[in-house]
Amino acid sequence: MSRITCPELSKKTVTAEEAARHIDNGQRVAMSGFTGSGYPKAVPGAVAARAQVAHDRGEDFRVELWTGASTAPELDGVLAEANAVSKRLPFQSDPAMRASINSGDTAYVDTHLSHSAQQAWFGFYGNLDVAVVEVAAILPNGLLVPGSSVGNSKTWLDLADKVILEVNDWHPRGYEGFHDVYYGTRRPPERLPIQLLEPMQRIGDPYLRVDPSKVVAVVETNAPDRNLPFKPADEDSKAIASHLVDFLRHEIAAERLPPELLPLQSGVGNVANAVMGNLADSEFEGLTAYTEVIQDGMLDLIDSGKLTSVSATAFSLSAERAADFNDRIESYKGRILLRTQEMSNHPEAIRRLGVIAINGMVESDIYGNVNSTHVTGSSIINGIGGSGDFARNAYLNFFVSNSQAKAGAISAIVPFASHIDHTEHDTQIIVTEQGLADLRGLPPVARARKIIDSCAHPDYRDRLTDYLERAIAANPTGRHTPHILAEALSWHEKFMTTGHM
Ligand code: 0RQ
Repeated sequence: MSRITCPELSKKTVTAEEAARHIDNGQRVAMSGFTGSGYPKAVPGAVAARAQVAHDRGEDFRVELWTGASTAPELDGVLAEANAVSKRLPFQSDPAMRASINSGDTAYVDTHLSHSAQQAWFGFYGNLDVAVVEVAAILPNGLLVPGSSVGNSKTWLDLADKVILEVNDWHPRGYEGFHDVYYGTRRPPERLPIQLLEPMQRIGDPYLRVDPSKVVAVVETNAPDRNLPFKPADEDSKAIASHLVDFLRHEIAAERLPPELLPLQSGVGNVANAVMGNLADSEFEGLTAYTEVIQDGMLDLIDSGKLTSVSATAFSLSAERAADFNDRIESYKGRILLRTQEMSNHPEAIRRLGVIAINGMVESDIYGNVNSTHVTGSSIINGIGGSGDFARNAYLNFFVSNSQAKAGAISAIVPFASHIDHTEHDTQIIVTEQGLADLRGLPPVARARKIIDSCAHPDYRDRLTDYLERAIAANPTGRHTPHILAEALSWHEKFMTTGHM
């Protein structure tokens, strides 16, 4: 049976190529999608083809592209390869888009994910011309059933002048009832408190709304989400997970955490996924999660019975796990809720619930300033994503990484971070396979000693201590956060010239 049961919208069904004709050079185009799920699969390719034809004729064709978060080769990839994106926000992780940003061809506004919808509402990014939103079904009354992500879809549907819908029947029809779309958003000074008192509380509607008169095209697809495999947990990520779990036990013993912990948030990446896998083997019971992304590790935790419920905005699964989830979707109903990213990442909710935030990092400096986004200060990897939304407002925040990258050529603990996403005022606990540094309540020099002794790889530890001691000696009137400025970034410079820190 067709997934488009609204007569008024069904009449608008066209091919992706016809739909793409509604998107023109210079426009602002917002698409659904969050960490490789729920993004439109067909229209972006047709837009890229239009751009290619225009470029071959010597004409301009570039759009501003907004999404929920990262998407996939069929969206970010094709548009970047066609050089069709002038500006991108708020988050990406696609190799072709990353190259386009790092070469200076595409401007990138790397934004906290909870900020993107409200800043669009405030008008900070300009008028939105077209929204392209993937859904699982259109109901007879025109309401939309989202699929594997909600992200910013609600905001894009509300703000855009024109709407293109993609209805993808790869998403199980059983997704109906998995979503909570908050419609109480207002602009200051009319804002009201968000009445979310526990992770699974419903505060919105199960459906997305769209003004049918704005819908210019509906496209039918049947295509899977991106679904990338995760690296199997190696010895290092198991060691990181085990330090973290020991610390949680210690906090329960000290009565700073209840036995069922507080709601968990786990970021993107292999290490964060491995930590969730390790919790599945632990003694903890009755866990909950208030997070943005559900990776394989979190579904394993649900299956093990340890995790009772998860509030998020999207899935980010391996292909096998996605197929399994789609087959058994009914068994997860009532235990998973997908919200708008404005709510999954809302500072007010995160602080009230007391979330335990676990996010990956590229590097930390000796004082605990954390870089989540850049290599050697200049080249973006992905973006800050939700790590700032969660870390800043969490009850406890962890930043996790191997102590070295690129087979030991790079130390993840450096004298000075080459880019700072999370300042030393925000970061609480740093974990590597070497150990865990609990920085809560410590002043800078004590933080530095703890990070060096607990987290740095032994190959780099003595040089870090030597830097710290010389920095203290060199700054008789600057002993609060001592640095030797001419040397602070010399490790990165050395890596760039010799290939080794
Ligand atoms: O590159 O695969 O080419 O070797 O970075 O590193 O160790 O596999 O770690 O997959 O956990 O990702 C910070 C990128 C970590 C991720 C980051 C290289 C390393 C490898 C990946 P290769 P690992 P992970 C909520 C939270 C920001 C967004 C966020 C991230 C690659 O966690 O994007 O937290 N975070 N969102 O070799 C140079 C270093 C390096 C380095 C690692 N010091 N220098 N390269 N790498 N350390 C979710 C969302 O917001 C959507």
